[in-house]
Amino acid sequence: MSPRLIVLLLLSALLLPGNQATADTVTLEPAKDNTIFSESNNSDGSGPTFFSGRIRRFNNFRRTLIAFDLSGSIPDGSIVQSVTLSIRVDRDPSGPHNYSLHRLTRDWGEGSSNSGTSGGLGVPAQSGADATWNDAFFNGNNWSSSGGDFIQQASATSSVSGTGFADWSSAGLIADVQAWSNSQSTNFGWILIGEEGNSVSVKRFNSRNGSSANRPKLTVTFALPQPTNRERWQDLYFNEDELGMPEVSGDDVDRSGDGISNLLAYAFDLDPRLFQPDKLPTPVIDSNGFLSIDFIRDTRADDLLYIVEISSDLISWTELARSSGGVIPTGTGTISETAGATTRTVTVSDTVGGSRRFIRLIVEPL
Ligand SMILES: [Ca+2]
Ligand SMILES: [Ca+2]
Repeated sequence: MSPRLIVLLLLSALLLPGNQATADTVTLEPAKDNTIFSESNNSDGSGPTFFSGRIRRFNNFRRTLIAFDLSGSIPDGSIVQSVTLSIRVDRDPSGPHNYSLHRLTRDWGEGSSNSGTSGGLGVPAQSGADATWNDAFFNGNNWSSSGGDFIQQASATSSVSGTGFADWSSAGLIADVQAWSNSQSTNFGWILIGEEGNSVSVKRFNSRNGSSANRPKLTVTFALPQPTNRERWQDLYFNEDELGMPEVSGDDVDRSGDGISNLLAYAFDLDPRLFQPDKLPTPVIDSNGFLSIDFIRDTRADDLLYIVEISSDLISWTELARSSGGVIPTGTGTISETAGATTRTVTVSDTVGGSRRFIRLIVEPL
């Protein structure tokens, strides 16, 4: 055995199924945030702060719209494990109040409107760009319901008091981010709604348009998609360029010229780049005088079907054994297996015998 092959076998052992799924964490700043004002067509798309809650004057409300771009940050097929949205309270004139995040169901805008640092009344919205209380995009692209289109059930609620970062973290936020990760086109972010009952609840928060340290942060931890067994094997022997070239990494290709195609090399847990004619399935006459075949079966190849067939005329074939999805082969033949770490050397023998007998192994994807 060459040193190279030993190294590859060690690699293979390290990648055995049952390893912990790899987790990764990303922290994102908003792609957009904005305030909508219940008493006006004002907005605050580019201001350094946003507002949410009930104000004292006229019993009016502010709500915050906030969205994050997940594309390119969370690979397809990932499982979202935890989500925390942190938003910094910049000014708190109202004391402890609950603030809830609801998933928005319609796209909306962040334009150039900017009411400055203390502008709690907003400024006129930028046409076609800013969201307002009545419009997802001012003017004329209305929300279905004034104040924003969102899921009534909150995804997360936190009691917020005092200045500094406040956190929201819940199963609802995990579900939202998972859904957006699965389908980017449904990601319109959240609306942050403070208590809108009788008491004043308004707070001023730092937006994405202010200083970096104070911007909202969305932290998502997710488990990366696990490679299939075929992908695990392919990654061992082909680089990224080769994986995109069917003439190199395709199932039927035999670049090493030993008669073992890539699919068979996977089935037998071999290096497809090496010339290994000695690894071909071997027909023999067994001690009972029956025709038999030895071959290697990779128990991890849960996407393959192995079938051994016997014939007396090369026309009519009878199945002796089959293994589907990595299970122990069964059938009418005499079947035995010699265990290796992840492979089995399978011996299947005919039980009929005769002067002219042919045996074959078929391997095909499930
Ligand atoms: Ca903004
Ligand atoms: Ca080959």
